[in-house]
Amino acid sequence: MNGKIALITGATAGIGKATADIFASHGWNIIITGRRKLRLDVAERQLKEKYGVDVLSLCFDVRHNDEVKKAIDALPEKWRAIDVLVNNAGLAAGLGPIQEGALDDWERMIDTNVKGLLYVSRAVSPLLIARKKGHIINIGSIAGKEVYPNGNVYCATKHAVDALSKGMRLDLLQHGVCVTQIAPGMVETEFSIVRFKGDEQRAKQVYQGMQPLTADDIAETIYWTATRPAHVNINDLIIVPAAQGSSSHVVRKA
Ligand code: NDP
Ligand code: 8X3
Repeated sequence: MNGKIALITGATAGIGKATADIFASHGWNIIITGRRKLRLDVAERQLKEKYGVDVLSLCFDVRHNDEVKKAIDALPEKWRAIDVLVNNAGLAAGLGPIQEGALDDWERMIDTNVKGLLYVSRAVSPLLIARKKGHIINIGSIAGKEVYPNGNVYCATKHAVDALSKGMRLDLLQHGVCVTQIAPGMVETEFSIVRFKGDEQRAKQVYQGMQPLTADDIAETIYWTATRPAHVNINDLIIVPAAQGSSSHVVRKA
């Protein structure tokens, strides 16, 4: 154990789950969050058993500031010394033209990807500032760097994460807190299953004929970013599969 603490939002699946695993494997104590309590309980037990680290799981919905604030304010003293916050919880809901957009989907994405990230950052950043050090790693997307057909609102939320990462970096600089954005391309997780509301066949087609990134690919990069020497900060990284040239340009084998 190295005594350091990483808080990872959205650690019940995909990139967040893999990130919790890699930090724990290097002896970090971990705070994992998500809405699915059962998954959190299982992950907490497994990480403790596998790596012998301390794990605290917090079940809350990042869309509700009262839940976020209550969970962070109630952190036991020893868990307040957070070194790294990974703002990972997020999702896409639907894929279609703006004129046919479902308002529920739009609100879900804006509330989770933008407001949720803000609520968590607002609650946690004073803890980092108090210790005059720390690192916030925001998981953006290639969709925050460019826009693809039918991606409208999801892309807008990730462009917001791009802007917020830059803004947070400026505001937190004088307090010794670093900010990194990691912007992945296609990663095969539960992301497309969530986007297509449980339609696993449609989700599979997204990655057909090409090799997507894995959650571990991104988790390794997050961990590397978090463990550079103290005088180094990685501002921004775009990571894509070798077969992906842009959001809408993917080479597929027949
Ligand atoms: P997954 O669907 O596999 O995981 C998403 C995680 O976010 C889950 O742990 C989920 O937990 C959590 N989450 C979602 N909504 C909420 C909420 N309202 N409150 C709390 N937690 C929530 O997707 P990924 O791992 O792929 O996605 C992780 C991040 O990476 C997202 O921000 C996504 O936009 C981004 N990303 C993903 C890419 C991809 O191709 N997969 C590419 C670029 C970026 P629970 O359901 O238990 O709440
Ligand atoms: C997820 C990747 O290309 O679906 O952020 O926007 S993409």
